[in-house]
Amino acid sequence: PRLQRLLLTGAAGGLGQVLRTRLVPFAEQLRVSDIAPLGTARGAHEEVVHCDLADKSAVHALMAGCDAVVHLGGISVERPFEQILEANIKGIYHLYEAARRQGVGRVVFASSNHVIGFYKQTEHIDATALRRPDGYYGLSKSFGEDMAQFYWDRYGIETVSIRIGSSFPEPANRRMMSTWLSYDDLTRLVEKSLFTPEVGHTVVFGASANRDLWWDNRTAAHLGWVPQDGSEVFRAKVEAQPPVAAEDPNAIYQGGAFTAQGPFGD
Ligand code: NAI
Ligand code: 15L
Repeated sequence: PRLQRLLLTGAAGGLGQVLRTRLVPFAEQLRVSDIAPLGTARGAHEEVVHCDLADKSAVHALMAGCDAVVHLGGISVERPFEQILEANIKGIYHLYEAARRQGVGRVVFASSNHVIGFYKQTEHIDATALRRPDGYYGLSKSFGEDMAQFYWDRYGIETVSIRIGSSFPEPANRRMMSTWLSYDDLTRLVEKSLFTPEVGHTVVFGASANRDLWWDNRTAAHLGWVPQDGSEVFRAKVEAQPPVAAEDPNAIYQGGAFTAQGPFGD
């Protein structure tokens, strides 16, 4: 283990359940947190803390004694603004302010491809491209990246913002042939994000070595992350699905169907 205490937020979620196991070798103590049930601690190496990210004092207590945090917690799909505001926008503020107060020096932030979701699938971009969030969810991740940059510039707290594509066991549709990130590549990217010295605020696209990538990670080369997996092995299975209409947002935009969600109304 190279850290004393590592915090994992969103530990009850899809990726949280994966990383709850895979982060164990990286720290003496893994503190796992979520608003949802987490069960009991899985051993002496683990601490379980239930916490609502919208609760400022609870987040400050959550971060005490941690060297670093892998921040997955929050709403992970498009939802009405008020819900996103609590979990993601207030949540990321609470997290960084707690990092400053509690002396937590490194954040790995689960950003999303939905910060750039309105680029077309025919466009190729790198992390210097203007963000084009595709909804309130994408806006909250964009705000999170700005928060990360500010806390680096102002307070020297380092962050790697991982713009995760689609991290699931397999790509579920044609769009995900480009955006898929394997759990193994995710784990290696989180490891690089935790342990690479001097990352400042680095933005990296989280996609495996897929054939038809839209994203260029040249500005994150210092992480030394080279994805090992690729979606090609799933191509036949995915292409057995019915074709997607040319006017379907899933066939046009990098953010796919997220670009067409809402409006929600009241
Ligand atoms: P998920 O929705 O399965 O997990 C998110 C977790 O955050 C849940 O367990 C939920 O209970 C927790 N949470 C929600 N509101 C909370 C609050 N107010 N306080 C504390 N915890 C709260 O999502 P998943 O797929 O595991 O994603 C993890 C992170 O990675 C999320 O931040 C998501 O936005 C991001 N991401 C994931 C992608 C993917 O392909 N799985 C793609 C891009 C980004
Ligand atoms: C995300 O940001 C979501 O959290 C995830 O559930 C997927 O929808 C993913 O993006 C995607 O774009 O496939």
